Amino acid sequence: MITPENLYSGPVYARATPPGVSALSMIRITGNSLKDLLGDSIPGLRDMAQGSARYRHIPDVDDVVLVWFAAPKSYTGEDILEITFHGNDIIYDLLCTFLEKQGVKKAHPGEFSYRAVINGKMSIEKAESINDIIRATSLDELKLIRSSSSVSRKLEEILTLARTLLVDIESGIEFDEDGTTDGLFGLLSEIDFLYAQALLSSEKHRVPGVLLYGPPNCGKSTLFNQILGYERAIVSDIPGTTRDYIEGECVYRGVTFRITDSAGIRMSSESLEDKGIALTKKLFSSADLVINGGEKITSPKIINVHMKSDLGISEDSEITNVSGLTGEGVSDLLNEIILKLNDSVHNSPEIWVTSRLLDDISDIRNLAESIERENLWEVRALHIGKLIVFLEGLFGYEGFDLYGNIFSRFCVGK
Ligand SMILES: Nc1nc2c(ncn2[C@@H]2O[C@H](COP(=O)(O)OP(=O)(O)O)[C@@H](O)[C@H]2O)c(=O)[nH]1
Ligand SMILES: [Mg+2]
Repeated sequence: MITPENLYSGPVYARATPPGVSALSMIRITGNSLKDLLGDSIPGLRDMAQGSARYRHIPDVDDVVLVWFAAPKSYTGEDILEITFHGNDIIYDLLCTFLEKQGVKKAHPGEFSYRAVINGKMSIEKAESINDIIRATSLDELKLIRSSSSVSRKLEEILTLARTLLVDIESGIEFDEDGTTDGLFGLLSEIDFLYAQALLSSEKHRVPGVLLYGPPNCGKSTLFNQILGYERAIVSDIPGTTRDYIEGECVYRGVTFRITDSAGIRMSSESLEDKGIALTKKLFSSADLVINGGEKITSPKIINVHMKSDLGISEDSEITNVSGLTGEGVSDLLNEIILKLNDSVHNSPEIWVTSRLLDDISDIRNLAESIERENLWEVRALHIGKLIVFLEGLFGYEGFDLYGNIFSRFCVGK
């Protein structure tokens, strides 16, 4: 985390791609005068023009592709050098050692965007929305973040309403009681609205859970692997082998969901399996959606399936035939999952609230409730003052001039 104590203005690097084996991987370096710093050790760097790319060899590291952005025309506003190398963590380690020897430090999370903000390349709001874009878990969420209006603008509106109201109360005699009541109502309803938006945003961001449910041996683990597309669960002929549960994350047609392979529901004297069964009941109630391979259960959150459909199918139109072994029916099942998950989250927020602000907004709502509970305007004014201080804290304002505000709202000549 970037803190005032560890602020560092020298050159830093960060891996821009995830670790592990891949075709290519990329490191970015940001800093001032990078050509002076690295020009001797990276052949050809000095001659690179703005936005150009070069295929080069860094001795004892790798054959790499360099991309050069000169300050101030870069993401951070400083010089940026991107180094694309073969996606191997050993090469990454070599590159880290190579850079650190030349005084380039590892960046803190968010440090590139932080530098972009302090160098005036983007607003803090924009930086946050980039962070949200990276973390979006569905196409829906992604579209929302890109199109929704700004939460800071809404907070600023609320701050203005609160200041106006405080001024109205403090200068009481000049204003009629009705106007002040309207102002209070306006402030409280804006806060309620923002709070509702924050809850909707966090609900949108939550990854829904899908549980595979049914008796041992019905084919859950096999289907689980088929859905995830790779082997993760233990698949076995002995009933009740999957004693614990196992989870995987799946992205299908722009929707992320978590899929859980449960221990099964067969009764057994074995205590370990009993534990598994108790756990399955818990998983069942907390799941957003249940894929049931056992006896048909009618419920909006259940998709009834007939497993092992390669051995024979169910004629029941309310039952989906699926085979984990051959994969037949799996895409139909996935489509059904997505349809049901989309149904259960139909409300979309108008304002995208980053999860960082959720706590702050619920504090604001608590303050609003204490304003609402009061009957005396004098006491209300105290709570409104607290709300203003809190909002100003969020924006990093200095204290505001109450008198200046009162008089600026008076007519000229009064
Ligand atoms: N023919 C057929 N056999 C399957 C299918 N799915 C699982 N099996 C077999 O049924 C047995 C139990 O499967 P498993 O996935 O472990 O079931 P679980 O106990 O519900 O997790 C294994 O021998 C699997 O090979 C399927 O779709 N078709
Ligand atoms: Mg299993």
